Amino acid sequence: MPYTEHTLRLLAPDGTLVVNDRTEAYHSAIGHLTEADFREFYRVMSVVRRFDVEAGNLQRQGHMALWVPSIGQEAAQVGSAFASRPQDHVFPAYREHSVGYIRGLDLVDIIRMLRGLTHGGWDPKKTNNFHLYTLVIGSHTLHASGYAMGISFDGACSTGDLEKDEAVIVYFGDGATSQGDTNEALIFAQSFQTPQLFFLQNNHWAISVPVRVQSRTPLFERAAGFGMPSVQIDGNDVLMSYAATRIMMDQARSGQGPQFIEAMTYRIGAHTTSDDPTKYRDEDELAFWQAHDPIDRFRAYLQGLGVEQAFFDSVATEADDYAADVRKRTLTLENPPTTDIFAHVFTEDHPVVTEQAAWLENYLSSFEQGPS
Ligand SMILES: Cc1ncc(C[n+]2csc(CCOP(=O)(O)OP(=O)(O)O)c2C)c(N)n1
Ligand SMILES: [Mg+2]
Repeated sequence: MPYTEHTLRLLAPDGTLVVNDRTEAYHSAIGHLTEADFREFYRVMSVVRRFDVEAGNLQRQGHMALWVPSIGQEAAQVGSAFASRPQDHVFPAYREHSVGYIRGLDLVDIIRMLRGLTHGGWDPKKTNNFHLYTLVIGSHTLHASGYAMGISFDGACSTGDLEKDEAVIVYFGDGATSQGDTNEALIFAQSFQTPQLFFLQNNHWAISVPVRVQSRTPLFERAAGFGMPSVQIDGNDVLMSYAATRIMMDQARSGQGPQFIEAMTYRIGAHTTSDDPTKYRDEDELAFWQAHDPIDRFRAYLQGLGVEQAFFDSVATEADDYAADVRKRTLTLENPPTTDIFAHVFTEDHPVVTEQAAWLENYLSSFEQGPS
């Protein structure tokens, strides 16, 4: 199920603008963007893709147990992340590297986590409300709905001030739509009219299960069953991703209830480095999506605007430098103290944790004393 007759886009696959009666509102939603913004979209997509390749290499060289690539999904992520506002809360799954980068996450913190050096990842208060990666499929959609309910209860939305009213965006996959958690999150959101956008990246696969097995209907149509407005967009069109997210997040924060976007994209790489997609995927399908690459499309658009070659060259150099820096910093990461295991169990002291920490300290010191 690649694109359908429902798929909305502002940029055709060849990078030319699409103008028709279905796109008018979306063009208005990007009307305030400047060429400098467009250059920034391109820069982030390119830098994070280069980072992704480097992280995959680091995994293959034994520096991480696992890597989760996002190659091919950059436009869906970059457009939607730039469309969120600073006060918003973002709940990612585990592949949203571009979104994290835009919200201010140091991407080495993802490597740190997959290297097994932290027990969670990062502090969302220090990453502009970019919450933790969640590997349990769909569970974070419930966290998102709960958080969005809290925003409503606090009266932090629906005041009519778009610069202050808060909303939640939650990223999830086509496979996650089959989880009970995700369906419960949709029900709670609708019941409590939360300020929330469900951003589904349909990358066509849930490990080796194709999306056609998850659903016989386009996934965005499921939202109607929850009474939720939804659209299906071309997720490889960064402008459409920005426009649809901007509109729907602003509707959500303004008291119009939860919204749903299905972004049609493709996971160009493996599910993770533990997986070999050549065992279950068709070469023609991969070729179709490679020909619809989101970065190539946007480069063609920028070239049409007259952006000079020197810009693309400088982005490529910056991306290489960024990857080299990530590699260097990965190799200097240090193991945390063993006692950190106990640090974040409870906010206050707890007798069981205190007892276990004392036992471990005693056990470890027995090695220092040597054989008796
Ligand atoms: C509850 C649960 N069941 C199964 C898994 C194993 N698992 C990890 S990723 C994945 C596929 C998820 O597919 P999708 O939601 O489409 O996201 P994508 O990986 O394609 O981004 C599965 C089944 C899991 N992590 N959690
Ligand atoms: Mg998927």
